[in-house]
Amino acid sequence: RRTPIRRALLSVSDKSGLVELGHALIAAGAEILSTGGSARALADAGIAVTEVSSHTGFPEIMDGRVKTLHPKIHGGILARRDLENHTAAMTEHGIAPIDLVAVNLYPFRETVLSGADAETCVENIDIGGPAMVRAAAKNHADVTILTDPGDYELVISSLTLGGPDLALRRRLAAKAYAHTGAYDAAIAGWMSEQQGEAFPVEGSLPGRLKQVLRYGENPHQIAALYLDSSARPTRPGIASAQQLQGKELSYNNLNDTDAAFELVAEFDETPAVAIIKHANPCGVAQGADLRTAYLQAQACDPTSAFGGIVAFNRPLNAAVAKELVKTFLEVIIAPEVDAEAREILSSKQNLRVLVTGGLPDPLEAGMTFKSIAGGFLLQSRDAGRIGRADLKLVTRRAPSEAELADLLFAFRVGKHVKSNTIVYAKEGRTVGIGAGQMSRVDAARIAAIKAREAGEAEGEKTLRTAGCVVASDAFFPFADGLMTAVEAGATAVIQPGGSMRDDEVIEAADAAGIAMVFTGMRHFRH
Ligand code: 93A
Repeated sequence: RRTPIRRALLSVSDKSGLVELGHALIAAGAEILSTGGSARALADAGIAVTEVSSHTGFPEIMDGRVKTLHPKIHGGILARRDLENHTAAMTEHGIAPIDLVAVNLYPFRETVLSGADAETCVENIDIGGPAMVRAAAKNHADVTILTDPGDYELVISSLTLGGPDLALRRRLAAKAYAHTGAYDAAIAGWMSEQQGEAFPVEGSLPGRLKQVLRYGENPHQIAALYLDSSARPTRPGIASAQQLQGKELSYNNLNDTDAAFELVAEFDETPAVAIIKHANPCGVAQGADLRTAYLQAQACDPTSAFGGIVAFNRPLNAAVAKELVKTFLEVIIAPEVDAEAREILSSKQNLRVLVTGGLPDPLEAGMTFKSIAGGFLLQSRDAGRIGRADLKLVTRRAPSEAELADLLFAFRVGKHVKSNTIVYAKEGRTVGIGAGQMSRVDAARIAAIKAREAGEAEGEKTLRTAGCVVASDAFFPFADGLMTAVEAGATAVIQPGGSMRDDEVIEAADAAGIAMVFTGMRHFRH
C-alpha cells in the first residue's frame, strides 16, 4: 500500500540533498513545514515553506530547545488514520496529518570530536529530533521517516508512483530506530566517560553487563563479562552457564571455556571431551563413554593438559568425576553434572564447575566481532561443517572406513584450533595438534614432535602418529607440509584443496601411497 505525501516536515542539521527533496515534494503537490535553518535553506532555493512556529502558532523558544515539541506536530505524525477517535481528535484540535518526516539530528558526535567544551556538547544533544524520528517510525503504517540523505532518492522516485510503499516505509523505520539508538548510545558513552567511569555505561554497548572481572588477560588490564543482548538468551554456553562451585572465573577462564565447549558441541552423536589451554585444544577425543574419552584426550598431551579447561558434551557422572579430581584443572563445563559427580568434585574447592543445561548448535547462524584499532570486524560465525558427501577423493587410494571417520573428526577439531593448524588423529582421538604457527610445515612438525614426546614419556614403542590421519585447516601451499605428515606416519589426509600447486601435492600423496580428500571448505581461526 502506497501513501501519498500531502504534508511533509523537514528539519535537518545535515542539509545535503534538502533542496532536491523540497523540489520533489512541491512537484508532488505536498505542503512543506520546516524549522529555522532548514526553512531558510529551502526558501533561499525558492521553495514554498511554512515555518513550524506559524503552523503551531507557538514560537521557537529557549534558543531552539523547544521548536517542534508541540501536539500539532506530534499529533500530526502519530495519529492513526484508520481510527475514528484519532481522526476525531485531529479535527477537534485542528491537527493536520504529517505524512513524511525528514530529520537528522544535531551533530553530537562531531561536536565531541571537535574538542568542544562540555556545555556545547550538551547543547548538541537533540531532543525534538529523536522524538519526531521515533514517532514517525512508530507510525510507519501511514508515515514515511527519512533520517539519511542517502535515502531521499528512494522516496523521491516513489512520489510519481503514488508515494512510498509499506516495505520501504518499514525499512526506513527500522533504520530510524537504529539511528536514534546509536545516537543515544554515543551520548551515554560520552557521559560515563566524563564521569571517569572505568566501563562504558550499560546500554552504550550492545550487551548487558553480567560481571566485572578481577582483571583482563593480564593483571594490569580491566575486564568485564557482557551478555549479548541480541542473542537468544537460552543459547546454552559459557555466558549463561551456572557455576556450581570453585573460584571466580577469570577473563582467560571464560575465553578458554568458551572455546572448549563450542568444540565439544560439534560432536553431538558421541560422547566427546576437549581439553583447552590458551584457547587451543591440547587433546580431543570421542569415546564409548565420557571416562574413556577424557583419558584419551588427556593422553594426547598430558603436560599441556595440566591446569587445563575440560569440556564435555554429555552429563558428567561419577566415573569421570573420579578421574577429574586426580589432577589439577582450572574449569570443567558440561551440559549437566549428576549428584554423585557433584559430590566427588566438591572435594576440589577451587575447581570451577559449570553447567549449561544443553549444548549450543554449532550450525546456528550468528555474528562474531573482533576489535581492531579504531573499529571492529564483523563476520558470520563459522557454522560450516563437512560431511562425507562433501569430500572429493583426489588420490588413487581411497581412505578406509576407519580413516574416513578419523578424517572427519580431525577436520572438525581443526576448525577450533588457531591457524595454521595441523591435527593428527587416530581412532577417534587427537594424537598431535599443531596450533597457531606462521607456517603450515612448522605446524605439521610441531604436532609430530609433541606426539612423539608424549608417546616416549609413556614408554610407547611405536610412534603414536604411525597409521594416523592428518587434517589441515587450509590447503598445503607446497608438498613439504604434507611430506612432514607422511614422514610422521600419516596414511590419509583431509584438507580444503585449492592451492596453485594442488597437482604437486596430489602427486606427492600418490607417490607415498596415501589417501587424500579435499573438503572445498577452509577453517581459518585467528
Ligand atoms: O533543540 S531540540 O532538541 N528541540 C526541538 O524541538 C527540535 N526540533 C527539531 N532540536 C530540535 N530539532 C532539531 O533541529 C532537528 O533534529 C534537526 O537536527 C535540527 C534542525 O534545525 P534547523 O532546521 O533550525 O537547522
